[in-house]
Amino acid sequence: MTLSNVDLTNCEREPIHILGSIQSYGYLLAILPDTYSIVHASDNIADLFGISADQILGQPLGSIPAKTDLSVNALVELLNVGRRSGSWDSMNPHQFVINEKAWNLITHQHNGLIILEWEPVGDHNPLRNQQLIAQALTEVQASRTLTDLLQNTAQRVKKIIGFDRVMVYRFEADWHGHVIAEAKEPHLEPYLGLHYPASDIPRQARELYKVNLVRLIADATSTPSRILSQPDWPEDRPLDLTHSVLRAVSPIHIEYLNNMGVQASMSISLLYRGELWGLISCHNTIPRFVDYPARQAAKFVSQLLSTALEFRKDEEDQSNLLLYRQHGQYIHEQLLIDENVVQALTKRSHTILDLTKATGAALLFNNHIYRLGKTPSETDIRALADWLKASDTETFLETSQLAALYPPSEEFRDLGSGLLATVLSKELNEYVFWFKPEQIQQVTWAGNPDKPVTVGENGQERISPRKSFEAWTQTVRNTSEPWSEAEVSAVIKLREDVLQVITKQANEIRVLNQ
Ligand code: BLA
Repeated sequence: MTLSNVDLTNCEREPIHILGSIQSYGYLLAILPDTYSIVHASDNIADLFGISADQILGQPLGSIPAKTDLSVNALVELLNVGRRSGSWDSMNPHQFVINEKAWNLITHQHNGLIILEWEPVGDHNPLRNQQLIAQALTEVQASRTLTDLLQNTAQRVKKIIGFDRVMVYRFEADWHGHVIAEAKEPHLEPYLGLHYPASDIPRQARELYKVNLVRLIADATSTPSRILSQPDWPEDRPLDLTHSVLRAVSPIHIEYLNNMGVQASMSISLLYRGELWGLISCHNTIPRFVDYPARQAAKFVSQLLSTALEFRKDEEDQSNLLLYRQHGQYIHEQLLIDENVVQALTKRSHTILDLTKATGAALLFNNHIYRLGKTPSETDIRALADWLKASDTETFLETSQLAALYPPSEEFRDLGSGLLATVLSKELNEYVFWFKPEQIQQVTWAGNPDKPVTVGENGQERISPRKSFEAWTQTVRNTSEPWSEAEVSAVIKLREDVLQVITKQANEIRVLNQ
C-alpha cells in the first residue's frame, strides 16, 4: 500500500514502520553487520558528512571522507564492541563530535542490519535528570491516592522534558482511551477527563509503542528526509524502522497534530504485563527536541508509574470491595435487628445506595416503591419491573446498556443507562434496582465546545481530539460506566441476606399458625 491510498477509513493498514523516511533533525545509515557496507542512507546525510548519500551507498564505512572530523576508526571500533557483545543498548548514546558539533549516536541491530542514527546533543544537565528521577521515586512512594500519583507523574515528566502539556492517557478494554491526569500551561484548554476512540491511535501504532517505548515527533512542520538504498537493493526489502528513534511520522497523524495546534509531540508507553495500558502523551505548541538522556529519564519515570499503578489500582479495587462488603454487613445486621426489609434497606444510616457506585437505587416491595438518590419515576420503575418479570432473569441482571435490552429506558438514560437489578420474588413482583446514568453525562468536554475549530489544509478539519471526542460520544450513547465485580457481588450477597430474613419470617409465621 502506498501512502496516497491511506485515508481515514483504513488507518490500520498504513505500514508506519516502513514509511521510507526519517525526521530531518537527525541522520541515518544502515550497514551490513559483516562488512559494514552502507546499504541505506538518509538523503540529508550530506549535511553531516559533506558527501551525498549516492556517493557512499554500497561503499564501506571507510568511504566517509576524513575531512569531516568523524573518526571512522573510532566508529568501527565501537561497532566491533557492540557486535561482539550483542548488547547495543548499553552503548547508547555514544557522543561523536562531527564538524565541531556534538552528536549522539544511537545504534541498534534489526532484521540483519546495523542501524546508526545521529541526533543532536541537547543542553540538558544529566545531574538535573538524576535529581528529577530521585524525586519521582520519593513521590511514587508518598502519593496517597492513585489520582495524586498520576498527577505527580505528569508534572514530573513535564519538568524533565519542558513541554506545554503532559497527559496520562489510559486505554480501556475496547482500546478507546481517556485522559486521566494532566499537567499543562494555564492558557491551554484542558483535555482532562476526555475520551477518544480507539482509531485515534491505530492498532499498528500501538504495536510499535509496545516495542519502542518512546516516540518523539520533534517538529511536525518539518519535511522528512527520504531513506535511499544502494542501487541493487531489492525494492521489497524497505528499511524496517520499528526500533528507530528518527522514524518519520504518518501524514495522517501530522494532520491530527496540525489541527490540534501541536508542533512537537512525545509519547512514552506505559506497559503492564507486556500489554500497553496507556501513554504519557506530551505536546508542545512549537517544535521542540528532547535529547536521548532526557527521553530516557522520562521513560524511567513512566516505568515507575507503570509498576506503581497496577499495584495501586488493585489496592483501590480491593478497598472498594471492602467498602461495599462493610455496607452490606451493616445492612445485614439491620435486617436481623429490624426484621423489616423496607426499614433495613432504605431507612437506616446505611442503605442499598451505599452498596455500589450507583447514583440511584429503588426497592419494589409489597407493591410499594422506595426510591433513593437519582432514579427514574415510579411509573418508569413499575414498567421496568413488569419487563423484568416477563424476562428470563431469575436472580440478577447486570447491564451498562439497558436501552439495548429494554428500549423504553432510553427516555430516562440520564438516570438509568446502566441497571443492576436483583429479584427478591417474581411472584410477588419484588425487586431491588440500582441505576447508573449515561456515561456521557458524567464526562465533561472540558473546553469550550463553541470555540471555532482550526481549519485543515483541505478546507475542513478532518481529524483532531475534538472531532474524536464527538465521535466517541456517538459510540457511547445509552451506555453507563460498567458495573464492577465488587458491586455485583455486594448485590448478590444482599439478595441472599434478604431472602434469608424473609424465609425465616415465613417459617415463623407458619409455626405460629400451626
Ligand atoms: C499516533 N495518535 C497517535 C499518538 C497519539 C495519538 C498520542 C502517538 C504519537 C504522538 O505522541 O503524537 C492520539 N493525541 C492523541 C489523542 C490525543 C492526543 C487521542 O493528544 C488526545 C488528547 N489518527 C487518527 C486517525 C488515524 C490516526 C483517524 O485520528 C488514522 C487514519 C493515525 N495516530 C495515527 C497514526 C499514529 C498515531 C498512524 C502513529 C504515529 C507514529 O508514531 O508514526
